[in-house]
Formats: sequence, structure tokens, C-alpha cells
Amino acid sequence: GTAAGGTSEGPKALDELVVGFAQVGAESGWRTANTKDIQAAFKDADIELKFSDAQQKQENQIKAIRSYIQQGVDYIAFSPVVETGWDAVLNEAKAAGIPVVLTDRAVDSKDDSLYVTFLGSDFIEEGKKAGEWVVDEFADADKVNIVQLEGTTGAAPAIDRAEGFAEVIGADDKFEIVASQTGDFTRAGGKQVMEAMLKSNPDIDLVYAHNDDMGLGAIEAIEAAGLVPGKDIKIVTVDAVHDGMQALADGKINFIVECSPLLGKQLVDVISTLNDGGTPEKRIVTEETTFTQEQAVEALPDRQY
Ligand code: GZL
Repeated sequence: GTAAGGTSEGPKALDELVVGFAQVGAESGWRTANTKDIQAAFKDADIELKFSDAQQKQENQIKAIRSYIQQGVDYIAFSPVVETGWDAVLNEAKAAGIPVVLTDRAVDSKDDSLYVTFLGSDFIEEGKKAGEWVVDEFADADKVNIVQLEGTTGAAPAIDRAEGFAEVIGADDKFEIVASQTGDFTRAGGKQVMEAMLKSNPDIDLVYAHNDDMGLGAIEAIEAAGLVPGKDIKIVTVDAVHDGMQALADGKINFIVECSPLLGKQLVDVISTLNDGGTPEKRIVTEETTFTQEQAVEALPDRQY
């Protein structure tokens, strides 16, 4: 295939570059916004983007990366659905001289020569922000029963959001996670798991959902059980996509930690730096904030997604 972008003949014109992107899937509003933003950024930069949707299956992502290697693309970017199992295919990309950029999620490879840059959020920080809100919200409570809706098993955001949250609430044993299960980052998954949790846990004070979509599913289950989400059972989620922010503004969610899906421009910048023979930072952390119900009402009109 063609050599990588920044070869000895100097940089290619951006409109000669071909980049292969292996997306996780379309499991959540966040993922849809992420895909749209990446596609728009590459279109604006006039860089050809080959795109694949793996339906949240690692073997499909590996197949897509292999096909990009076969096609001799200049760069490969992807969001690893889970942290483990990437070394073989990343070594194949390295052997083919094709630089790899990680977006959104991380891999657990010890060999960090297998990717040029990891561009995405600090998920431990996100979990800590959720925990800090819970500690403050329940300052006067003696006992707080928490159920946790985990993201995709083995995914960096699921592992790290659980870790950051546990670290903060672990400081006080009045907080107890009475149930924790994966809803696979989907609305349907969140609803199913929440229905089961409501049956087996009579007194739930709080739901901590690793993304808005599972929180929205939990809202449906809570309402079906005749309870009031945001009041009888409080809910804190991560992402701040439109439907989550609407539920927050409507008082059905109590707090959202933002996780920005808008990585497209930064990814294009990394590719163009590489093409010019430059060295991007190894870890680029995205800017993001948090929202209360009042802040969601204010922010909603201007949100892009
Ligand atoms: C986080 C991203 C997660 C979102 C979910 O960067 O990997 O995957 O929080 C999405 O909504 O499914």
C-alpha cells in the first residue's frame, strides 16, 4: 500500500490522504454525535475517510482495521470497544508503516509505540465528578443505597467511571452500591437492568448510570414502577447528549457529567500534524464540564447535539 503520509518526499496534500476509521457502533446518542462530528470534520478538511460501524463487536473492528491495512490507507483511527485484545492487529498496522490514532476509548497495551496518540476524555475524572455531586447531594443522609448501570463490560469508560466514582463515595460507608450491572451503554439495556434492580432492591436512593442512554432507560423503568425519577430515585449520568440534557431540564435526571463526542477537529489536527512530519502529544484530553438542572435549561438551546 502507499507509504504513510509524512514520508521522505515530504507531506502529501490533505486531499490526497486516505484515513480509515473503525467506529464502535451506534449504541448511544453519544456515539451518533461522535460519528457525525468526525465525518463532518474530515469532509471540511477534504480528507478521504473510510468509515466502518462494528455493531459493538471487537472482531468487526479488527476486521475493519485489517481491511484498511490491506487498502494501504495513510492513517488508521479507531475507538477500541474494549481495552484488551488489540496488540496483534496494532502490530500489523505498525509493520505496514501505518500510524494509528486512538479516539475516545483507550487500550491496555503495555507497548505504547502501537499508537501515536490517544485523544479522548479522562473517564476516571468523570466518575469522580459524579461521586462528588453524590457526596454533596446526600450530605444529610445517614444511608444511601446506590444502583450502578455499568457501560460495556471491559470498555475503558465503564472501568474508569466505576473506579473514579467508587474512589469518591468510598470515603464514607453510608454510601452503598447495592447492585451493579452492565446495560451495555444502551437505553434498552438500562431499562432492562433497572427493571430487575427495582424488583430486587426495595429501597434505592440513587442511580449512577455510566451514560445518558442507560439513564433514560432507567427513567422508563422507574416510571413504570409508579415512582418519580429525579425525586423518589435520583439519577446521575455521564455524557450530556440532547435527550439526557432534556431529561435533566425536565427534572427526571439530577446531574450530568459531560463527555464530549466532538473529537473530529482534534483528530483532523493530529492527522495533519503527522502528515507534516510533526509529533502530536501522546495524550490529548478533551474539554468538558458538568450540568445541574438549571444549567441544562440554560444550555439546551445552544447545544450542537
Ligand atoms: C465515552 C464513550 C461512551 C459514551 C457512551 O467516551 O466511549 O460510549 O459515554 C458511548 O454513550 O456509548
